[in-house]
Amino acid sequence: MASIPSEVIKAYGLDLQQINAQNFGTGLINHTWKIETADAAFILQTINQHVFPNPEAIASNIDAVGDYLKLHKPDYFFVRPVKTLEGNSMVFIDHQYFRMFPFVNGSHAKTVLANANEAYEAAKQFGTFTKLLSGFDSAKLQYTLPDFHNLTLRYYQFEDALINGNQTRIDQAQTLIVQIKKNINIVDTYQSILSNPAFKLRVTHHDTKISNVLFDESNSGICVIDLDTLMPGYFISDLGDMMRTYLCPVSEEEKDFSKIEIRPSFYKAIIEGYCIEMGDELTSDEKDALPYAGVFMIYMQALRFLTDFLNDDRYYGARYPDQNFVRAGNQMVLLEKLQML
Ligand code: GN1
Ligand code: MG
Repeated sequence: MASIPSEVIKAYGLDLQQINAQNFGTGLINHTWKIETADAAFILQTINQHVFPNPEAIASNIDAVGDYLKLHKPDYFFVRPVKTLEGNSMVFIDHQYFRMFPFVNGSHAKTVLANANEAYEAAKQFGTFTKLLSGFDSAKLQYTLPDFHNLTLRYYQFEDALINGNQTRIDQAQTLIVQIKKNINIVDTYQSILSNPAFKLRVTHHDTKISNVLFDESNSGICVIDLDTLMPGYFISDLGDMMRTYLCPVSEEEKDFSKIEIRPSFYKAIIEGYCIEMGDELTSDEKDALPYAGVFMIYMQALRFLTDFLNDDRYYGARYPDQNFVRAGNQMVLLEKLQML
């Protein structure tokens, strides 16, 4: 277990000898612990500065949105970072940023969905979040990851990897490369969205996987968590990543592609849960793009995995040599299945 510097604990007025700390969750990008004292529980997290070069931007976004919700939507349950004794939202020690959140009692997070109702609950939570913030000017948010869901740029990065990447890997990935190129119309659609004023930039979560929703004991959604990628964005990012990660019974890690399928009842549940909140917010052009959302996100993820594979895994890393190649192939099969729906 990575160790927690005692100064971090001290900054929050706690004593390392008096707490119980355990690794928590499955996140790869940030390290997370659950901290228990005699009478309270917290989540402590580092921020990966390789991925997020500007942790101050994350803290500033959470503060801005938290202040707005407190003032305008006081009934919404929003998990804010605990302040240090000095009143800061983060601690910087040993070249590393740490932040702490209260642990939400009675809550649990899921790593996989057991049924379509959980997809509905999660989609409703992400929809609620964006809807409650419709009066908040998203331009006030800082871009914690510039161009994160810029599909055009992701495509350019892929083309660049075809020229400058690892030639052995480029040869190995020929079939996938051809398949990716064949689907370039998905980038064209994205471009047309960018130039269409009916598509609004909203407060967007940008990481709507199921483990970023807290559920209560009866499996109702409580709230969304992990606001590191909170930025202005289009609804297709949030809706699309739910489709990408909830529709299929197996994950992006699955090597047996014959297990990849789309569950129509989950598709319906995601749209219903999201639209019960966002239905009145979306313009008619945006509603027409509901099915595009999943296509957009799955294609972008395939591009990102494949590009990283061609670039020797420098962004995601890899637990085994072909991991990003497998994940790219997995996502292209998922895309095909969704396009056939
Ligand atoms: C990364 O590590 P995780 O699962 O939170 C990535 C997402 C990708 C995902 C794919 C900041 O998220 O965009 O969809 O991997 N996050 C970042 O596995 O790049
Ligand atoms: Mg995340």
